[in-house]
Amino acid sequence: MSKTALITGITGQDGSYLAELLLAKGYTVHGLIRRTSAFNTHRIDHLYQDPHEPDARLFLHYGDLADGSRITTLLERLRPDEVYHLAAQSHVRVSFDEPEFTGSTTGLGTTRLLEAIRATGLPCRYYQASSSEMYGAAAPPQSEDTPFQPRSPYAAAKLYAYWMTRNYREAYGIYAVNGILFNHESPRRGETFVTRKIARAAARIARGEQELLHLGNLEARRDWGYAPEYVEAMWLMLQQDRPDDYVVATGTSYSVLDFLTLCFEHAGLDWQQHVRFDERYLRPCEVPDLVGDPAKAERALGWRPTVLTPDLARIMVDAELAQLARPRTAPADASAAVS
Ligand code: NDP
Ligand code: GDR
Repeated sequence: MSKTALITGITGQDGSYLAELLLAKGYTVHGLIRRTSAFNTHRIDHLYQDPHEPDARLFLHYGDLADGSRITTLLERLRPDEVYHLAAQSHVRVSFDEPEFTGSTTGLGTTRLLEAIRATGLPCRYYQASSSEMYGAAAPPQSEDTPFQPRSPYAAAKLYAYWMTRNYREAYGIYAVNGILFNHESPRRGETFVTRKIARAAARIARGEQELLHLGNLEARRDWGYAPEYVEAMWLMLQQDRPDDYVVATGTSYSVLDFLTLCFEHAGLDWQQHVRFDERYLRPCEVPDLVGDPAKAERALGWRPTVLTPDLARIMVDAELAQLARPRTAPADASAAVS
């Protein structure tokens, strides 16, 4: 019997790659999507299947993390074997502007989902999208044993969700895991995260479609990996004998300035001629240096990253250049797949 998975956040970067992976493994995939005034399924439109077809395996359902009763009734109806909880207000800078909303979505949204699993009594396995941001000010390298020092409303909300996941595992015996993922990027990354913003600008400036790029802190250091490889780790975590928590990272560290230099050089540009500082992109509190120690994931899951930051920069700039070279046509959308 093929397995059934529910993905929250299926329209996001990770949700789209995870849906691809699970469909390729023969799963039936259900995705939770928010009702928005315009359709925003562009990352999963290529996976679209007419739900009326007998062999359809991708289904979308309206729902919001704010709505616990909807989550409960949906779980009861779908009875998934695996739940991947990826939905969140995921932007750190935005969380300083919207701390209450971020707490409600990113923090309490997790409790609503865990409580729905407990209340329905489903024997499903649960993946929590925890984050390296939870380490905040802790000195690198960070591992599963490093004490957390969150530095943003986003990180505090994720930390609450992390502990709720552990609590539901310990209190109710639910197979619930935390994947503590360090930054992972791709051509599908949201346009306002720094890697995509830089890669996109490098390509657009190289093609004469943009003049300047405005950025904030160039000194912050991150451990940037490749998103398609990280969703594989999520899946592996739910296939183990016992639930546990794992750091997923490359173990390497680059600054924002390094990433900027890699992208602009790849596009044949000198960044100093095109980049300007804008304090709007500074955070009230910065996370200076994140470098993950993925030893446990390598040992227990057999997971190993192959795409490191310099390759990632090239992949992302090349994707932007290819996108600019393509004729602009309206893509098919997956709107008809929503129940
Ligand atoms: P994205 O921001 O690309 O996607 C977030 C998803 O959450 C979108 O599908 C979004 O829907 C959905 N969402 C937001 N709010 C709600 C809500 N109230 N109800 C239902 N759905 C909602 O994030 P990523 O794919 O990059 O990340 C996936 C998860 O992993 C997030 O939880 C993130 O915090 C976490 N994470 C990410 C890391 C990374 O480097 N990418 C690292 C560590 C953790 P919509 O499309 O409608 O906005
Ligand atoms: P981050 O990613 O905060 O690590 O969270 P982001 O790309 O937003 O910032 C990385 C670093 O770049 C600096 N920076 C800028 N950032 C943005 N967005 N825009 C700018 O113009 C800019 N200039 C400099 C930031 O100050 C920061 O130091 C991401 C998200 O995906 C989270 O959901 C996830 O949990 C963590 O990664 C791990």
